[in-house]
Amino acid sequence: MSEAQSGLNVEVNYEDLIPNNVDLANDAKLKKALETWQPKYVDWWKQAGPEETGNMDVYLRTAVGVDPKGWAQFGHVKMPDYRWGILLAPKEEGRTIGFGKHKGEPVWQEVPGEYRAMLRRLIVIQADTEPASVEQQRYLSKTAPSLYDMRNLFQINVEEGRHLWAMVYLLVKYFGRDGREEAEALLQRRSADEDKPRILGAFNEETPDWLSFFMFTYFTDRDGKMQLSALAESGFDPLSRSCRFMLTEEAHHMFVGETGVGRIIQATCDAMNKAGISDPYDVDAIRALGVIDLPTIQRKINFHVSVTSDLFGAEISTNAANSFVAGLKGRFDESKLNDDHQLEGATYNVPKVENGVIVEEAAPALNAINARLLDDYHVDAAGGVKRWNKAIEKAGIQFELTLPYKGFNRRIGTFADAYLTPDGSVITEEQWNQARDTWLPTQSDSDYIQSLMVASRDQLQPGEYASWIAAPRVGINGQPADYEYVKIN
Ligand code: BYC
Repeated sequence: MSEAQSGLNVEVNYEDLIPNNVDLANDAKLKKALETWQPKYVDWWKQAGPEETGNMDVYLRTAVGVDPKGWAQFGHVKMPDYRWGILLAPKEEGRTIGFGKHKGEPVWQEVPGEYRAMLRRLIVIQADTEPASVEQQRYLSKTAPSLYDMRNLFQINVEEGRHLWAMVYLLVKYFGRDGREEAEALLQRRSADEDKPRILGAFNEETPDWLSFFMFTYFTDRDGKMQLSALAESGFDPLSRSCRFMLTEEAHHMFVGETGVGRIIQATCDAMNKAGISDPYDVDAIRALGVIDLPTIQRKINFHVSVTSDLFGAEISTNAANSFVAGLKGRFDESKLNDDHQLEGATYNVPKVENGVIVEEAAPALNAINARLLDDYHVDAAGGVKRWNKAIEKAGIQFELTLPYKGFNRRIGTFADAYLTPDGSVITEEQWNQARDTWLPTQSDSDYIQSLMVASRDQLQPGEYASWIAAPRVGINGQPADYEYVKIN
């Protein structure tokens, strides 16, 4: 019996074409299937991944083990040569299914036949978001505000690529021919493509500038955190172990988003103070300083939160109930919740619009799984906003950023047909049309942000930062802010 079969953790083997801790060397069929997919993946990376970057040496971390301490190794690498590996969190001996109708039974090591289609759909949707985000960010390096930021972008891109590998491993190993076909299709779809778009709405939006990138990594990667946490509870153990390891990488992506937005806010506050501008709404004067005004940052928050809230699906969903009952997808922190984890007869309050006001209605908790995850998401997303506000307050500027109400500007679910203000009051369509431009980014906001995105990639020097963003407080892996994070060559 190999170590992997016995449940012990196999060291990651970097001699192989595909680094892994799943004992690929002893599974000839799987190895062949993945080695057939690998060159197609590299072709996809070259076509749709970071543009014209093949010759750069990038200071990246590569996972070399799944041990909570020391799993990352840093060094300059060329991205097409990055070692995308298949890494699962260690197996927990004796793990049992934690929720749903199979609660207490041993977790599945193979796909339970009756749930095959449901499980495949969840894995495919999760997988599809990973390459989508890389495609969305393809052109950003041209306008990077610094080598440090460019490096962080590439780190996120290679790890999203690895997350695609993680899901493709599951599809190819456990779903036979269907799985191989899905793995091919994941390389065929493209973000915002008219004929073959990515599956979920937010992954077909543009990420045309760095403020959008930081908002995306703070708010949309956080949907990734919530969904991966729910899938990490899965009774299908290989999925759970894959997601648990992906979550360790996801934390850095949200860090990049939070500190990125924070540094933009810092540059704005510093420039306002230096110029003696105290009114945050004196937009023309603030923009003349080459920084992004706080009201525009608020409109960007409103946009990204609402598009991301749609990713949770409809608040009331039988799909979500079915995958919970089946034991495939749990709630956020399922194992820490103090209830029966079966929810028969339990209720959960879900809001809806009735006679021009929002009312809460007790719905069967099983049907309200998505509503609950969305609520957990909004609580989780509030932390960074609080820290951004602290920086604004410390700078002595009278302005407070807020998270919009969860029903604001929604396309999916209970609020899809309603018109709501960011603080959650119901209004008419006419009122919405009048006020929309004060709540959501306008063309002129986008044009202004775009005007700051200067294509200076080839001239960037270590330690240089664009006017609209402050230098980071700490570098990556203990390196200074003026370290040569990317060697452009
Ligand atoms: N856009 O019952 P419903 C990440 C579809 S992000 C388009 O309301 P359900 C990452 C839905 O597919 C995390 N379509 O919702 C972040 C269904 O279609 P079918 C990604 C949508 O099924 C940054 C129909 O509407 N992972 O990792 O309960 C960078 C009715 O669905 C949308 C996951 O999402 C939408 N926004 O829940 C990189 C986890 N919303 O099947 C990576 C896996 C819904 O009837 N996915 N629809 O044709 C899921 O758990 C669920 O599929 C969803 C939807 C939560 C997405």
